[in-house]
Amino acid sequence: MTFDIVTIFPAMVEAALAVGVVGRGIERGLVEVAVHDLREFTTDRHRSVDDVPYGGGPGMVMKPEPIFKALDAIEARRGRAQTTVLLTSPQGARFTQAEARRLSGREHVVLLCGRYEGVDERVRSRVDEEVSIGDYVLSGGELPALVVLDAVARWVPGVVGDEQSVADDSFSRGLLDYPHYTRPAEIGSANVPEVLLSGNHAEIRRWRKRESLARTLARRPELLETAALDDEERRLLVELQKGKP
Ligand code: JD8
Repeated sequence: MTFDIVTIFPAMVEAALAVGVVGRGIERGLVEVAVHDLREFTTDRHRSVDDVPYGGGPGMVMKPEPIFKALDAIEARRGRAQTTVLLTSPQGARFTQAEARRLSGREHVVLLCGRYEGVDERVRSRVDEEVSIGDYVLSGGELPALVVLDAVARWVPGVVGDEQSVADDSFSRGLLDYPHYTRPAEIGSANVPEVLLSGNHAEIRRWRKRESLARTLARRPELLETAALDDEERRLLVELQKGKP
């Protein structure tokens, strides 16, 4: 799978791509990412990527021509690949785990990162999808683009070592994760739950399901409306809702 990221801060994006699960996926050739400096697609002496807003008001707006030139160059280079152009913006539809999975089926995704007050509205004629990562104000589209890339790349086969764990991750299943412990078994008076030391794998699985459900019920009850629960999970949930341990 191939990503092209268009930004005025290529160093910020490149730094994030050098490390971690996605960094390794790139090293191993499972994911290809090209970062494009938008200023390389300007033609004026000052390499301007922004200009004053028509109609007046505060702030600056991203000029359309450098973005069009960048998209033309990317589309020419990638040829016939099925391309999806994504714009990250506060006005976008909420980006979810389901969306990440869906996008991982595309050959080629272009991520456009805005800054300032955002992009000239005419840029949207070249955009297939506009997404927002959440209801808080960021200074630009680079962090959202990195969030989208990370969440999508995890679905590319081989990027996460264990395939099953991607599908088991909390928002794939629609439940929050269960508590994790590692050595030592005792630290001060804080002990690891006995069941995890028991070696009884059926009991451990059941305990983890119950903990996942209890946490989801306490912290994100709305997730339970759409979570795909198996028979055992439905029984455990009913018990928890009755206020049992
Ligand atoms: C792209 C410019 C900053 C936005 C004036 C603050 C996404 N969930 C999200 N929050 N913020 C963004 C985001 C913010 C951006 C740009 C994405 C480009 N800004 C602007 C409008 C108001 N400043 C985002 N995805």
